[in-house]
Amino acid sequence: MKDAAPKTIYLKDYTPFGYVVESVHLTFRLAPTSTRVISRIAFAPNPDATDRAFFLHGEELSLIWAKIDGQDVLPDVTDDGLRCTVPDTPFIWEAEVEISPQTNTALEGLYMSNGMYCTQCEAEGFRKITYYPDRPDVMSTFTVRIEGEEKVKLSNGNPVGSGDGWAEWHDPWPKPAYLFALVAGDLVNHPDRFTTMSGKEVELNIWVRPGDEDKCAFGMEALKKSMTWDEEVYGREYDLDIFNIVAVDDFNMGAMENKGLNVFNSSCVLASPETSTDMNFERIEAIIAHEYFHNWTGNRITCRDWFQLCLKEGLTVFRDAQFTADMRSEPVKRISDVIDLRARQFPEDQGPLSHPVRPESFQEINNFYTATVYEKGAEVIGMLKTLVGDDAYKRALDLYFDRHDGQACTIEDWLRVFEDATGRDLAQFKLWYSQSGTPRVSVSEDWADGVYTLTFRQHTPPTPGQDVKDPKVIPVAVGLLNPNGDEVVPTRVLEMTKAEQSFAFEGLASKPIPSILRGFSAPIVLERTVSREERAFLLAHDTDAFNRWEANRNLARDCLVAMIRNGAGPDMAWLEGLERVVRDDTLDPAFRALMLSLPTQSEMAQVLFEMGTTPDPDAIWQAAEDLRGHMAEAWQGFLPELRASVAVDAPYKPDAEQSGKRSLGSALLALQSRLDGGAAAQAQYDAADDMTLQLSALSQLISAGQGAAATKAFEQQWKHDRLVMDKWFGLQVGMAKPDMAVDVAEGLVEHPAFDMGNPNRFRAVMGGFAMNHAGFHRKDGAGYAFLADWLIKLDDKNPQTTARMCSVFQTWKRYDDGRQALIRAQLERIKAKPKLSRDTDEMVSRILG
Ligand code: 0A1
Ligand code: ZN
Repeated sequence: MKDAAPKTIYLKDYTPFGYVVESVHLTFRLAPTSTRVISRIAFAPNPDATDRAFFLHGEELSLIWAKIDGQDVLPDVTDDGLRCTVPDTPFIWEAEVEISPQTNTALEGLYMSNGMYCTQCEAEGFRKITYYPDRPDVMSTFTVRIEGEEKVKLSNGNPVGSGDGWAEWHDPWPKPAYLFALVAGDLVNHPDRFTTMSGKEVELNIWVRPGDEDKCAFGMEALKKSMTWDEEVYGREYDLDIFNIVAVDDFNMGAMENKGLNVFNSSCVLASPETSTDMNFERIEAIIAHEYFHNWTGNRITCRDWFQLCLKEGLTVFRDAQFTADMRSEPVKRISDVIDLRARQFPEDQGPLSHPVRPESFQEINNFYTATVYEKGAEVIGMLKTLVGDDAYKRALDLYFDRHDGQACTIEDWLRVFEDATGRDLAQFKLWYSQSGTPRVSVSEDWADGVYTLTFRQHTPPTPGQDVKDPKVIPVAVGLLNPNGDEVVPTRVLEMTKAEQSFAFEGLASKPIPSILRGFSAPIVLERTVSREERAFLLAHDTDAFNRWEANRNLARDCLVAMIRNGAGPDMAWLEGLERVVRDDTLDPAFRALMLSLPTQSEMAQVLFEMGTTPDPDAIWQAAEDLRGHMAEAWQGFLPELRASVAVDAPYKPDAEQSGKRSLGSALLALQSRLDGGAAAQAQYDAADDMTLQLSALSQLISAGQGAAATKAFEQQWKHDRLVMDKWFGLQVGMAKPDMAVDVAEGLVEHPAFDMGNPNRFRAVMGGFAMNHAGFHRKDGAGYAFLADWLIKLDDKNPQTTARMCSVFQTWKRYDDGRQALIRAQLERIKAKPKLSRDTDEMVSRILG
């Protein structure tokens, strides 16, 4: 079915399914290469539909038999499903199919990971389990019987019975098939309990492979915090007697919100101080929250069709970001999210893969689990909240849960609750869902007679399929400072709705210094020529933490651009301003660490490209190296002392306070290592008893060219731990000198522990390599060829992970003609592979344009 001519699906073609499903009963007889799935499904004609064609999705299934109301039937079976003549009254469909979990390397449907059975059904994986209307608007209750010798057998909902070799589960909440899950294996659990706000007792479990029990405590605490937070902030209570989380080693994504049975990539749930970094802990807390929050935003209220994916994902990302901000630091979370948005979403939205937050067509829906749908989708909700205000946001959300509980909804439904709760017309706002591309907003200022005027102009460049854009509603948060650095106009949200618009501030004694787009109030590019002095002023005085960081970021970008383009030396005035911030111990160390992080090389490539300079990856790498060298030299007098002052002298905790200190310490160590040949890093490596310190030391040793011994020692120490070894693989290729990166990557794929079938390991090496900007973009194209070789190899086994990884080529048009030709040749080579998957085919075709 995948090598047939690609078929495009359109949002405008939506029609409801001709039947409703009243109940589903499934029996699984588990066997690695011959699992039997027996289904009994009650169908009835759907009064809201006109088309009564009876088509059930099904892929890679062997149909054994099928019956309608107890009578054998012979359906017309094709590669993608079956058709059958059915009664025009309610009827019972029964079928038995055989599937082979053991040989399912795509990790979609029912598959095996380390001897354990597990499922992944979003978006369209259920059709690899049995024949079914596999679409999110078909919702039903499920009863599941699992037969097998595995000690633990789990499915959605509540357990209703078990005995020798079998277990039965019933999920009372109607759900689409993509939320179905089954897990069976010899697992052990980390149990706990939670009492909900109405006093209901819930049993909680994290299920893991034996040996991983000691890595569950943090995830469990995160789960309980998430449950409490959703009750307190959104009034949402958990709705089953039990909530299970399972850790799986082979998983294409981070985690999955199956009703009552979340399945997690083990890297997103297992944690211990010895094996996980502070960043891992923070990410685990956020992902546990994200999947848990889906119970309401995704499961109780789901999507009508996959075009509405942002309905659940944008909202759930927004909610998990609020949660992290509440648990940790709001400005630090915001700055980190904007760094991430610019690193992942902006390139997508400004390149050949650009698509609206709600796409209008796709070939393979798996290719649309993107930064645009997730992260820009969350930004759109943030803007909506900014525009309507906190109280109205709360009222709208209450109405959303009230009105749509149990339904499969659309973005129209979502916006209507805001319109009804506020009386506002959101027609123009809706453009954020339909128009792709990153708006660019330029600003000019005017000062006369005590009136300060800001004039904004918005423009969104053309994107694939969308040449002309209408002006959008853009909330621009602005504050004004006077020349002494006092805030004279506190943050105010200017609502831009036209292509060009002015806003006046009256009654000011002197010309103010504006702080524009505070908190990054909209996902746009602000184009404004600002003097170095003004940026330095904001770096020193802005009361908005985000814009203070932003001023610094812009100074860093400008400095690097001047070094790259004109061979200039570093901007010493900026470094002095930055030094004051970095040494200011009244500021949060995590914030100071963010101030020290330089723009990535890929970000600089984009900056140069936008300025009309073709980026040279080697020159960008060299400039970043030089700048770090200058910083180290200029600051050598205080680096060791400052680093000592933020050293944590207490038992390890992954909380915001300690991790902020370690993060600043690590940024300082990176500079120190440029002066001492790696001595301080070696000392930290030798003394480290947590992974954060150990890994940051190893990384500095490698970049100082002193990493050989520590790299070996690390491998010896951790070869038994697959998640730690992923870090080991990724770090070596990520930190390699550009001219060595291809060789390092070629060496790593020969390592006995390299396993292309495991997505985490594949991503560690290939993703780490692509992150090595100058190494990947080696002038002779060896990096492109290496990656293409591996994408071609993986495509037969795992199309989803292959297709996602293709996006490392999405920025190819930034580079010189030589590199473009080399990349094009590799993309065409991938495209020409026999039996290329639909997933990869769509990605490569779109990137080629
Ligand atoms: N809904 C999940 C993400 C997810 C999507 C697709 C998957 O398989 C193709 C797996 C997980 C989430 O947002 O966490
Ligand atoms: Zn999600």
